[in-house]
Amino acid sequence: ITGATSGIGMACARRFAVGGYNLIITGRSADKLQVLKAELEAGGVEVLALAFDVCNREATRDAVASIPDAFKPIDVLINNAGLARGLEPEYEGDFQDWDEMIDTNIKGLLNMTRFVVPGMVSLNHGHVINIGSVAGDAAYAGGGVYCATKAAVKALTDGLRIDVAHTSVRVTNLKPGLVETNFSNVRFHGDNERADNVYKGIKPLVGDDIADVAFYAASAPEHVQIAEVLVLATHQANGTVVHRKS
Ligand code: NDP
Ligand code: 8X3
Repeated sequence: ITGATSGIGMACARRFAVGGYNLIITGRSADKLQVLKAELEAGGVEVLALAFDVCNREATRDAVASIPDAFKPIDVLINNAGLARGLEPEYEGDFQDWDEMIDTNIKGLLNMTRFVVPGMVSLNHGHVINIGSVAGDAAYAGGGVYCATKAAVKALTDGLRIDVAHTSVRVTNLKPGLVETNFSNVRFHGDNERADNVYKGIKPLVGDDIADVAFYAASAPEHVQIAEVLVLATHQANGTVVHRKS
């Protein structure tokens, strides 16, 4: 699970641990990974914590290569690490924000795919769950670059599914809507008040809601491939229409 130090990734780690999976948890924050590792191990599963940045191709390659046999084969890869930065109009966007989103959400996901999936193909066994987004379905104001990265996740997921169709490897695009995590704090560079406003007047999803769906997809019978699933809060209709109580 990439990005297991927070939000959806952390919820997935907890859900899969309850389901009896041994886990490889990753993220950039080594300290947070160690705290989560201790918690999960107390529940009786084996946990390997690997701290690295998915944008760093060499570090990602070395981290995957360092996985001991006891944690192989990898049954499920949850490509979850990702982020949004900023909500400015495209013509005023911050270059660094753009690079961070593109490097993490597209190239980071590709790096993990490139280093993990060959093992799945050679064993004819595995499941890749990419965390896309409703944002990949259509653009919204100020979200052009983030939405483009999640549209890319859709294309990369579909492409991978085609490329492994001759194997038993399954590929899922799990597309959440509004999920209350650290996502908006990161998007607004620590402006917590602005982040809180994103979830005002609606009961948003929480990481556990998405983790339940990921676990369901991974637990489906081997001949069943959950190719794509959109999960929205009840009062969210799509990426732009949200009914809020005032
Ligand atoms: P959080 O900010 O709570 O968690 C993001 C996770 O990604 C953290 O664990 C972070 O760990 C990790 N991460 C970020 N950049 C990197 C990197 N370069 N290398 C390794 N790990 C990284 O957000 P969410 O849980 O909400 O987001 C998880 C995924 O869900 C993202 O892909 C996001 O786009 C997607 N999503 C979120 C929605 C929402 O409304 N929250 C809706 C739809 C999709 P660390 O900082 O330790 O590296
Ligand atoms: C995150 C959901 O609508 O904030 O992908 O872009 S949204």
